[in-house]
Amino acid sequence: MKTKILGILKENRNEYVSGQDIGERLGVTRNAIWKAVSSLKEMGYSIESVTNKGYRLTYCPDILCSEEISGELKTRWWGNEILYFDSIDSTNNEIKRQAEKGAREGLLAIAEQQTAGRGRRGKEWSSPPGSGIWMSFLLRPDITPYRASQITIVTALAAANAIRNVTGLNTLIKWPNDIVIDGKKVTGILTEMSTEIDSVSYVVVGIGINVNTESFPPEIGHIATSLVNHLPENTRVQRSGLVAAFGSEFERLYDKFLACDDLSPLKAEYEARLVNIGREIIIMPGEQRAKALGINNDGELLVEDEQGVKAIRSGEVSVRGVYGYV
Ligand code: BT5
Repeated sequence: MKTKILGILKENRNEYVSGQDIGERLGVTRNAIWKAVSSLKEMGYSIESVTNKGYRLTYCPDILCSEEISGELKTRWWGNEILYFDSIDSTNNEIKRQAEKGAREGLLAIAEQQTAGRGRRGKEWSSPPGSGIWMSFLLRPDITPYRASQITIVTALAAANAIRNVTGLNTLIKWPNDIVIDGKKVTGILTEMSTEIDSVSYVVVGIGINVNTESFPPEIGHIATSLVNHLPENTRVQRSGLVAAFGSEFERLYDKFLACDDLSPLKAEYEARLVNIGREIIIMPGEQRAKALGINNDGELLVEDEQGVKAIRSGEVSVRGVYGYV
């Protein structure tokens, strides 16, 4: 009910909507509307109420609760159900728990803070409260595990596009799963899956976006950045709007990905964003040096060294620049 009322007020932002109109659209009493509006005000929304005119939404707080996100979403299935947590171990863990209980594709879990946020191979992901978007969603694609691993590439492109669309910042992708701005990491992606022999039961995609973070723990200060660091002073990014922008972009790209046997429909767009392209990189472990050329249709990084051109898979290695993180 709160979600629906908020949706109507957002459609008519800065305009009055009468209690009678809302009541007729939702089939509820004026008293029920008044109660829901009071509760939205307690959550931080500024809603004016004027006799004979109705309600007018003038300010939305930067919160990530399901009412706020649902009011922004323009997706078909992504985020069809939203679980919000003030604090949780890891949203990837939560989606896994829900998937095991039979949850539907599209389920989104989002938290203000993670106490055990994870990166790949057990690395930590710093997820302090109030500053970022820590979210995971559930997919149940009818594809092989090998193809499912390419969803990381789809997600990275969707996140880079969404951030660029919302903030205008020049986001690039460090293969395979980092979004960088000015050579520093602003977003990480963790794709995990549960598989049968050659099919996938479910895929959990987790994304961490540093949005309003002003300072980082010393161990990541040299590689991490957040969106506000690159925007004019006092600019804040409305996180729910960015979540919604990501959802729309992900659906668009994921449809293309599923309609084809490989990543070919997304390859050119991904490569246009690839920060590694044409650069000397170091392949870890092993410290081998090579020049990055682009990706192939399976999302593997094509590199060239004295022995020639070869493709490297993301599960096996990570890459870094010769002079630092990129
Ligand atoms: C990643 O791993 O970049 C994947 C991060 C995925 C986080 C999301 S948040 C929602 C969901 N729930 C989870 O528990 N995880 C997902 P990887 O490529 O392995 O990079 C990890 C490395 O990034 C760390 O070892 C640090 O060096 C660095 N790092 C940690 N926290 C960071 C942050 N907030 N911003 C930038 N870099 C960070």
